[in-house]
Amino acid sequence: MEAVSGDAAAAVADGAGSDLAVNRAGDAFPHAPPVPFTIPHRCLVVVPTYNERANVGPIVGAIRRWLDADVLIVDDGSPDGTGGESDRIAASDRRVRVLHRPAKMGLGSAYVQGFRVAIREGYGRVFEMDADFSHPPGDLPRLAQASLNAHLVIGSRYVPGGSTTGLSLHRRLLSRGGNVYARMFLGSAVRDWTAGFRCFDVDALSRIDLDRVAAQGYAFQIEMAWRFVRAGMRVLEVPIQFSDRALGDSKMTYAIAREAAGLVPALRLRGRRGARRS
Ligand SMILES: Nc1nc2c(ncn2[C@@H]2O[C@H](COP(=O)(O)OP(=O)(O)OP(=O)(O)O)[C@@H](O)[C@H]2O)c(=O)[nH]1
Ligand SMILES: [Mg+2]
Repeated sequence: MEAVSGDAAAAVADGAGSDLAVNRAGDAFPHAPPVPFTIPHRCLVVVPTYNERANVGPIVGAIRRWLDADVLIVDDGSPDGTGGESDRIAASDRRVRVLHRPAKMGLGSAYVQGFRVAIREGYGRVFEMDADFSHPPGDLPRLAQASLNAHLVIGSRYVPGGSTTGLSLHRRLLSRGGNVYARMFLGSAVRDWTAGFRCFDVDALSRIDLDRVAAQGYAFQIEMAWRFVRAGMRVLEVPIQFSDRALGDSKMTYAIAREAAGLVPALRLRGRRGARRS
């Protein structure tokens, strides 16, 4: 059902990937450092994609330029050919691979599959990142550095220094409103509950029961952060400047907002029951 490509191409393509990364990221990010930022842990950046053909090459190039990391693209059979484009990138960079899933199965399950790869293969840190450049690749080093003192680092729009640009009023209200709503039920341990730019300590992540995480969109981000908070793990937020996607279409739907709206009170209730039991 699923196939991982990239490894097989590694032997042929060893060395060619760096050129790809430099050229593509160099165009989009002239200020990228001469060598990628390194931490004393193996890093995996998981990039879920659905119809991101124009973005996938540049984002992977930028990631590889900024951070010493492997990249796992999780593509859900994108009709626009993102999967094929991803395979081409993987064929020329042995540190990039692609997990092909047959159909759109949701952001949460894409990340959970990526997390399982990170756990199975002994990575030290795993990152979540959108393909659409809303999350600045130049902030990957700050997330990685902060992860040395945290179990979960969130690239946050809603801590001092964080911001959003280019979002329509409607999207701003949805994002702000969603976070105020989450805070009402779950508290302020986290300011940006729905953020999708994150770095997890894989050891900490392996202690979370991923089988029980069923949420997909914003709800997935809220649930993961809540599980870390509830487990008494250290969650840090670093400010990021989030910008609206320049290319491709949003996958945001009202169903995603509704899912999150329903899950938040349920998480709170589950938390209470858990507290009564302990
Ligand atoms: N594999 C996979 N990726 C998905 C799915 N839904 C969304 N994505 C990807 O997840 C990331 C976030 O999706 P976006 O469409 O940017 O959603 P968003 O950031 O909430 O919406 P915008 O702010 O409008 O961009 C992007 O890289 C998408 O391509 C899915 O069902 N499966
Ligand atoms: Mg987006």
